[in-house]
Amino acid sequence: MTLTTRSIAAAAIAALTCSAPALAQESTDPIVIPTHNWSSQVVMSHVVGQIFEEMGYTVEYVSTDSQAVYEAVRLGDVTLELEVWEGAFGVAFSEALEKGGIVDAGDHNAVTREEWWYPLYVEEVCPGLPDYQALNACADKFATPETAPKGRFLGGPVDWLKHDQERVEALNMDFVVVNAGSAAALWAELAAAEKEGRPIVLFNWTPNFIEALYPGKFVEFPPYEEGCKDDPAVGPNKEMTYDCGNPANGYLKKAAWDGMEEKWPAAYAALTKISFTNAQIAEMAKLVDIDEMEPEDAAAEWLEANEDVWKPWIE
Ligand code: TMO
Repeated sequence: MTLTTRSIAAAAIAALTCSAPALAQESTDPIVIPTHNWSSQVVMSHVVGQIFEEMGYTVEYVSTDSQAVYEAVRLGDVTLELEVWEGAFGVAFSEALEKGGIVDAGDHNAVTREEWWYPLYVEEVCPGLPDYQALNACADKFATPETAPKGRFLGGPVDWLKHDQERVEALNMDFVVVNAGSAAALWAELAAAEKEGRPIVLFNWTPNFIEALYPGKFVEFPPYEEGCKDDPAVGPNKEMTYDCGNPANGYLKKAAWDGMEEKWPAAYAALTKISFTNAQIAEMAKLVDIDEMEPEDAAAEWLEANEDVWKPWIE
């Protein structure tokens, strides 16, 4: 960054915060935003990054493992995290909170679910769905040469740490868990199965672009309860953990390095106000996964179409 852009940035921030002492506190170091391996998170990261740039900050993006990121935020190696999904990252986030160095920067106005999911036509071959026991009763319908006679469950990339194998064992299900290498691989397999009308059960979540494209349902496992992941006594199997589904009404939070507020006060203030809805998050994913835009272009388009949503966050 040149000196001129630096002073423009400082002036922009001064105008925003309206006070000289606040100006002195704002660092010109880049705000580092981690990106992961699903589209809404990448687009949202660019949306927020571009908002920060509009405020005069410099922003850097770094592709980061979605579990390891909580340690990276805690240490200040990255500045924040924009999509803390309760189902996949609740445990890592809580552990990091306990260690210190990371703060809860508030919730999005969104309800999330991450779960085994099937396209609606599967109900024709598996009566009793979406109950997991009904799914298990027709496990062989999902068999492939590599899993037969058991059914194949297509899980997400391993860093989402869904513990599907543990769940299959704890609930005594006739399924083999196969992890997809990427989110794109999940959608490619879903598209191929749908074209042939072939049964498939795979990991999916909401908000996502999928609901706009394919009718389908989440499988209903024994409901999530606090303790199910680490206390065998919780859940129907008294000897094993992970004998439950993911939270059906999960949170979606933002998190920040605890030094962010002091180093970039106006950006931190904006971060605490930023809140996206299910529909907005699904739209961000759609711009990439259906419209095939690059994440930074998708973010720019989203910002242009939604000024009334985000401008108040930086006023
Ligand atoms: C973390 N994810 C939204 C992919 O389930």
